[in-house]
Amino acid sequence: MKIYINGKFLSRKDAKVSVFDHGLLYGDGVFEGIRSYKRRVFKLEEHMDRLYETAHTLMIRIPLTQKQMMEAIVATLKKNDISDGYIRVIVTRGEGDLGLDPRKCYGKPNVIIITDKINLYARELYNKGMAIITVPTVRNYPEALNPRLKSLNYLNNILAKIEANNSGYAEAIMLDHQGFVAECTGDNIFIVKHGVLATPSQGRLQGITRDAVISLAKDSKIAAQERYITRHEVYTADECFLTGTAAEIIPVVKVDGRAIGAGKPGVVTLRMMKMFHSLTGQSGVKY
Ligand code: PXG
Repeated sequence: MKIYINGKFLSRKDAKVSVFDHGLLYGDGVFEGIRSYKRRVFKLEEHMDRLYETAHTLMIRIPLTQKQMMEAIVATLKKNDISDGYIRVIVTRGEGDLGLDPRKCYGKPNVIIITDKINLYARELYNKGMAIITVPTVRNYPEALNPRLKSLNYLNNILAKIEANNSGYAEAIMLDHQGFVAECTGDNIFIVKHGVLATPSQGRLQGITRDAVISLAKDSKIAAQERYITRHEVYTADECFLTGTAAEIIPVVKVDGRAIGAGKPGVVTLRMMKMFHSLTGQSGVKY
């Protein structure tokens, strides 16, 4: 395995950054998780936009243009001969002195690209659907740390994941600070009621899979709403599913002990999964 660090390809053993990197010291950095299918990087431009927008807000100046970053990603995939894989892009604020002040950094963000074969969730989960719960940890208050920032500070999600794990679940719904459904720890959430899709408008990451699902729905004349959603609406939905780069589209059949619809993956969910799979194999930056 060859890992890209600041323009060089290093072996896993040699791919290291300083213990004074503020990415490690403070979670001060940005990242993306991207997938490639059949030697095409899915939604690469969208992932780049999100990465650079997060960096802009955090005032981290990425030392590559978006085009150069895309070229570096493709070069890393080629170097590792990966046709279907997962790409992790990380940009830290870089090395600095102790002290959280970003001015203590030396102005050299570290750019890291790791490519690997993807670890898929068990096939059975996609066929049968998963059971999830709502956890007590609420999603970050947007004016404290906006959930739209895909930063290296994932403790809000990790705390929620620990609560899910402690209760024997793999994924969990997080509510926003007002008590509305926000998203899951590493996935966005959709419900379907009377053939209409709905997904939270606020308090969540602007998921790229989420946006792809909304546009696929619109293309096939399925209404898709972005709005406030309560837990009651989730419990009484006909269908529910999660979206994310790693999970793709995964059906949810039980939430907080309540069966969703018929308690098995629904027709709209299955249709969206099918459309999504044909999209992933056909579109994206070729390499
Ligand atoms: N919400 C959150 C909080 C996420 O982290 C998504 C939604 C889905 O977004 P995309 O753009 O992927 O459709 C994510 C992304 C992991 C892991 O190891 C998961 C994500 C990111 C990084 C790691 O489970 N999910």
